[in-house]
Amino acid sequence: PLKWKGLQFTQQDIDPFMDALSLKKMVAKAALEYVQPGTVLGVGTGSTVDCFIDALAESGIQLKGAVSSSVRSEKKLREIGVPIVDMNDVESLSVYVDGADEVDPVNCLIKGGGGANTREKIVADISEKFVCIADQSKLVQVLGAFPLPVEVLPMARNAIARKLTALGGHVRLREGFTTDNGNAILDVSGLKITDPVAMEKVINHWPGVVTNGLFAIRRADVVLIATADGIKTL
Ligand code: ABF
Repeated sequence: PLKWKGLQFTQQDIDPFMDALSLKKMVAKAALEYVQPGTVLGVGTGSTVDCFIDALAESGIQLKGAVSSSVRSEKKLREIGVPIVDMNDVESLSVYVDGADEVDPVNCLIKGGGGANTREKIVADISEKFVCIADQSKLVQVLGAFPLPVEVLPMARNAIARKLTALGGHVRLREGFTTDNGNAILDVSGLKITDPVAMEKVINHWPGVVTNGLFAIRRADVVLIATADGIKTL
């Protein structure tokens, strides 16, 4: 069995033919190493985070509570007995665990494929340590192959779409989707994001943009990547 920071993975965990779900389960389990019992934990959204919540339940770790970035994760956390804490009632979180859609070599991320990027950004901002969990398919040299999600107020949808097009992107409205905050998402493909900090700032300054899915200004502190050879830490 592979040992990594006190955790043990079975042979099945590191099978080279393992499927995406097994990789997500493996990285979810590895993230438990960062969870401090008795604290309020920041918990993100997505299928990798779903695996993390399952791993948390199996671990028996007792938390004081969790601040979550989505209604979906809140429901799942309640189901396993973790109290949901209003973010207004905490000053900071020592750890925030969340997934990503893309990860670059310096821990900048694209997030928001699930449409929760605004709440994720808020929770990441008050966290001392942002632990990003992902499988190897999320690693890229330059961000942008995954369409960048931009949450916009409904009235600004077309105005922002025109600005994003002028940046060189191909913009699509996420049809039939409303965020937990009642807004729309524009997905922008075709961007080669060589300076993620600059692009995050530019898009955020346009009136009508709530947030964009670039996590570069406040990027991940630790990225755990599940590979067929085990977990790698970036
Ligand atoms: C969230 O879930 C997101 O910001 C990202 O969009 C997504 C990743 O989902 P998955 O784990 O299902 O790939 O963390």
